[in-house]
Amino acid sequence: MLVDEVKITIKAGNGGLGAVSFGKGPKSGPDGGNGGDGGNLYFKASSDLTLLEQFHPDQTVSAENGHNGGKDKMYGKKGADLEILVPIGSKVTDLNTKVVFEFNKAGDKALLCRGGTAGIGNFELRSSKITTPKFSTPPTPGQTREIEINLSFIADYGLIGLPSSGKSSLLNELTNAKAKTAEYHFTTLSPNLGVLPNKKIIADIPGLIEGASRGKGLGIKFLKHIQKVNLLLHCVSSDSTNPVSDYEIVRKELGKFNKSLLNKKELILLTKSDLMDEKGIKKIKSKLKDLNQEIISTSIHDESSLESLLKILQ
Ligand SMILES: Nc1nc2c(ncn2[C@@H]2O[C@H](COP(=O)(O)OP(=O)(O)OP(=O)(O)O)[C@@H](O)[C@H]2O)c(=O)[nH]1
Ligand SMILES: [Mg+2]
Repeated sequence: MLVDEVKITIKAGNGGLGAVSFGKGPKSGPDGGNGGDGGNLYFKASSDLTLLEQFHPDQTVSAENGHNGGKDKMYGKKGADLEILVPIGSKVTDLNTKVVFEFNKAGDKALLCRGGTAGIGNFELRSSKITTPKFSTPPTPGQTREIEINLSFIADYGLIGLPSSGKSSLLNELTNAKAKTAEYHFTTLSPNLGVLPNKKIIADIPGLIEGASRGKGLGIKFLKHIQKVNLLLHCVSSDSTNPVSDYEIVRKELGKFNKSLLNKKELILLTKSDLMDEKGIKKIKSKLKDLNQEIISTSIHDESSLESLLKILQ
């Protein structure tokens, strides 16, 4: 189980001041406009696992304050709402009230701090009793919470492989994830999570290249997310010029992070098999066979290959 935690303060925007103002002419009365309400602060779950890294301990994150009202009945603008993305599996605890908010699937959203109410300007406060109010009502402050965010999840499967080997494409096909995919390297810059129909979790670990353990590219720090997986899904692209070397580069970096990763059960996915004819696939498989790992070919354009893989991931 991986646990990351951080303590921060969150705050909704304060309400803006209502204006106290009077028109210029002898007959003109109060014309102070209302302030704007403060922005609300929401939390929303996303499949990006590294989002907690955006916070620094003891930091305060605030939504925008409402703007003040003005003369000539000018209303203040509402403060903008703030939506903070946190990784799926995050649990937010209010350290004072002990109220807990959980974010278990992508898109889960909750209002954590309500924006303050705006002050009313003296124009709207006119009444039959007080025709020329010389005051406005005070705005209220935005809600504040001191919180602890805990991220804990257990990835059941880890997708690894060189850049562009088709990891994120497979994640999207097998799970509810919507990771970005593209033909260039390092499309994915931080690990993505996907949840299988059977609720098991796959983590897509990007950035493994030769020298990653020496800090090249994205480094190997993301491997901490798959230390406890039951099975590594090692993607090797079938259009590679040297699939065996692709495989070995990644294994070397795994071992440098932690030797125990090398003892994990592993399945080689010979990806993009639609780009190769059967003879070509056989040839690559026979080259990879010496590695003594189980190999299956997959393609995002071949439904039956995805179904076979899903069966293995039961
Ligand atoms: N023809 C074919 N193309 C594929 C297949 N899987 C992925 N691709 C393409 O290969 C390219 C790389 O795929 P990604 O899923 O982004 O690869 P990745 O391993 O996540 O790459 P990084 O995020 O850069 O590490 C994209 O242009 C995909 O459309 C497949 O089964 N067949
Ligand atoms: Mg990717």
